[in-house]
Parts: sequence; structure tokens; C-alpha cells
Amino acid sequence: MAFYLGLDSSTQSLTGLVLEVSGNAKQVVFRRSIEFDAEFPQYGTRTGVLPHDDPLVAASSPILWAEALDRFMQILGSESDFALTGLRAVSGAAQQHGSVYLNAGAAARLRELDPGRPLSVQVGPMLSRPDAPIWMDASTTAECAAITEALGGAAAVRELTGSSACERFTGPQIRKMHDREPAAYRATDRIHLVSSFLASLLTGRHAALDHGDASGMNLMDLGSRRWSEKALRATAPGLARRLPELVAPWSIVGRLAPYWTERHGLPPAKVVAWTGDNPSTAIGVGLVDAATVAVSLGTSDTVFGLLSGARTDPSGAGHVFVAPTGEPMALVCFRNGSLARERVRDACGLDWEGFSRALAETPAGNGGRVMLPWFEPEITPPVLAPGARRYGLDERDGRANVRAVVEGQMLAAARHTAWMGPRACTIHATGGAARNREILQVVADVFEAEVRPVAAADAAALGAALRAWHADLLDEGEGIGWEEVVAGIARPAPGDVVRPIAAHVEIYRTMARAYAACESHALGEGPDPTPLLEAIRSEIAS
Ligand code: XUL
Repeated sequence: MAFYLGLDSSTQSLTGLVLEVSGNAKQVVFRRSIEFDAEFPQYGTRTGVLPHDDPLVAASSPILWAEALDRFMQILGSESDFALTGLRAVSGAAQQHGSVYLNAGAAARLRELDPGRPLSVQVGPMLSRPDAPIWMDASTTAECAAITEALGGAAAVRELTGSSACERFTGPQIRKMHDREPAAYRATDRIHLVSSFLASLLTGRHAALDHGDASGMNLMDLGSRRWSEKALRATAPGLARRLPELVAPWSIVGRLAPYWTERHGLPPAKVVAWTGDNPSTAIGVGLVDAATVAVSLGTSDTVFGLLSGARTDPSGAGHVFVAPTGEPMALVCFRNGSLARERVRDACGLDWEGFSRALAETPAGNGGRVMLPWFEPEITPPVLAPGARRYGLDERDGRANVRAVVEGQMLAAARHTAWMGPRACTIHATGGAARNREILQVVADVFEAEVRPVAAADAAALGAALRAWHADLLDEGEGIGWEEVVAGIARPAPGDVVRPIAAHVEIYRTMARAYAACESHALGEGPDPTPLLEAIRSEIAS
């Protein structure tokens, strides 16, 4: 019997679970989630983000993430009822793109983590910048433009790094720091992503960064999987020596440091390279071939899948990352995910049950009414000025707004993922909102695909535990295929499927035109869609 720990440090919480593996049988034997705002109010975060006057700026606290990790390990050490000595390996997933800036003293401090003192008090002195910009930050448009120009245009940046220069990606964030806080940049000795920062705390030394999370930086050459000298030069001087080593996602990057063994009674288990939450979720929902895509309905909504051929998104909104299997994976991210749904739910005074009822009692297509749910600055399509846009939709009509927010999100998701290739026949759904059948019905109807909810609520953490198992076996010289890694656990429950309804599919084919016209209009790229919407209203009514 062997145990594997998977962690997920997401925007709003840290979740960890332990997977017991015995032969080919796997089961989750321990699970705990720690909500940042509620458990650590002293940091003042809201939904995991430090408040800021500028709606385009979003940062969080690396000390908070460290404290949550310490708390989780303390709970694991004291409450788990399985033999902790059997813990063979640990891996993790973290919100992508966020960066942590460490000073020259950090390497020694990591080596000498004192088990007698909480981790949080030991992390502060390692930082050259107290906060960490995260994926919700949209304040680097000027830096993106400069990097794009230096690299010869948006298409060249995409070819090189898999994505156009994006506000939330780490390269533009680093350039901003270099330009606007030069002293802090000079004092920075190592820049980690959230994933490699947390892996460093576990191993007690600067941990390597996996190709998967590194592909969300606009800094790695996706072809060679090395730091691109050109991209580094276009970003900031002296960057190469500040970045971690790059490794394949299944690499062992160290062992649990004495801090963890002495403070929380854990064994010196192997630490497997951490990755981004989306690549890890790909494993946690059993995405090991290109025929299936995943829809993750969390703080951000993401749609992703393994790519069968080499392509990038010509519109610039989508990304190509490296999946934990080593293959390329396509991803499109929508910032207005669960928080937008919650915003509408709260404005209508509903709970989730009422939200579902409102969806069930309103017609597909919403009578031709459209919402662009850009409550916060949106990533896809890029929108900096926050505010939902409504077409033919009365803000006071609660039930219609519930349907409009979900339809707007899914019509956008289908429109902006068309570049990924032929439509998948099956979608694996995960994230909190995947428990809501009415939402999944809209996904099935808009994507014209069967939707299979993946039972495990914590797909990113589960993916991390499975990756830890896979890497441990590989390290022991026992190869194992990815099909076998996910078999029996990271799979939708058999028979649990939401099928598209033919009449709705027809309506959404029409509504896709309505959505596209509204989006173009809202972006200042198309005419007033009112006449089209009126025609569409009578078309779908008949
Ligand atoms: C993906 C992205 C988000 C974060 C959320 O590109 O920015 O999905 O990873 O944690």
C-alpha cells in the first residue's frame, strides 16, 4: 500500500487529498480544503485577492499561501488515520501565471527552515516584493505591446511561446515590475511561479519549474522547452539568472525538507514538480486523449483539451501549454466564471437551488436576449472596462438574467474555442458549477456534445496526487501509461451523462450568431445588433 499527496493552491483556497494505491486500486483516504478569506482574515483578501483601487490590478500574498500549506500539513500530520510513513510522494497544482519574487537570502533561508517556528514568519524575510501578482491582473497592456513589438508581432510571439503576450502572463508582469519598481527587481534573485514557490517550500531549496506551468509565461520556447533568450531579452535585463530550472512535468525536484518531517511528522517523501491548476486538472478529469475536452467551471471558467496537431489561436485569446503527459494542450480562460454567476445569483436574491430553478423554468435561447457577462475585466475576449453588457435584457428580470449569464458564458466558450480543432463529442465537466445539471444542460446544448460530470470535486488536487504516483513509479523504473494512471478514479461516473437536446441545439446555432453580433458591437467592431436580434427573436419563437 502506498500513499500520494496532491495539493491545489487555487485563487480562493488550498485543497489537499491523499490517494491510497494498492495494486491498481485507488481511493481517496483524506481530504481537506482551507478557504483563504475565512481562515486567514488577517491578510484582508477578498475571494483570495488583496483589495486594490485599480480594478485592473490583482495580487495576493505568498505568506498567506505558505501559512495555508503549513496549516494543511499540520492537519494532515495530526488528523489522518492512515500510516503517514507510507507517504511516498507529493505533488501539487497552483493557480497559473502568478509570480513570487525572492531575494538573495532566500536560498539559505529555505535550506534552514526552522521547524520550531511557523512557516509564515520565515517566508516574509525571503521576499523582495511582499505581494504576488496573480492571473486576474490585467494591468500590463503597455508591457504586452512592448514585448510584442520586440519579438516581431503577435503571431511571432504565439509561434514562439504558444500564446500572444497576455496581461496576466508572467513575462509582462516581470517587465512591469522591472520598469516600475526597479529597486525591487534589482533585489530579486529568483522569480518563481506559485507552483514552483510552494514546491520550494516543501523541498527547502529553489525548486525547478515544470514545462506545463512555464508555458503560461510568454518566456519559454514551446518547441525546445527551454527559456527563449529572445523572449527573456524582450522582457527584462538579467532575467535568465533569476528564473528556475525547467524540467519535464514528471521530474522529482527533491524530498520533503526536515521542516515538514520534524514539525508535522511527515516522512521525507519525494516531491514531484508542481504544475498549473489547469494542466493538473486535465489529469484529474482523465483527459489523456485528444477526443475529449474538459470544461472547468471554477473561479475562472476554462475549456481545454490535448491537441492532436500543432496550432495556435489566430485570434490571440487561446493558449497552448504543455500537458502533464508532455503533449501540447490547448486552453481558453474566461475570467468571469463562478464570481459572475454568483453576482447574478446574489442580485436576484437566490440560492443555488433557486438559480437552478430559474434556469429550468426559462426557455433555451432566452427569447433572443443576450448578456456579455463581463462583470470584471475579461480575459476572453480581452475587455479592460468592467461591466456586464445586456442586449434586450432588463436588469430587473432576475430569472432571465440567470439564464443570460450562463448562456453568455457558454456561447462565448464555444465561439472562442473553435480554433482548437474538430468539436469533441464528449466533454468532461468539473469545478463547483459542474454539480448543477441545468448549467451542464446549457453546456451540452451549446457545444452539441455529451457532458459527463467528473465526480471528484477536486480535480486539480486529484491530478496532482495521480501525477505524484506516476512520477514515483517512473523513478522506480516502472513505466505506467496515462490511461492506467487515471483508470477507475479520474473518470466520469459511468452512465452519468447530460445529452444535448436537439431543439435546443437548433436554437443555440441561431443564438451563436446573436452572441457574435453582440460581442462585436460591444468591442466596437460591429454595428448595433438590434435589428439582427429582433429577427432572431422571431426565428427562435417560431
Ligand atoms: C489559466 C488561468 C486561470 C488560473 C486560475 O490561464 O489564468 O485558469 O489558472 O487558477
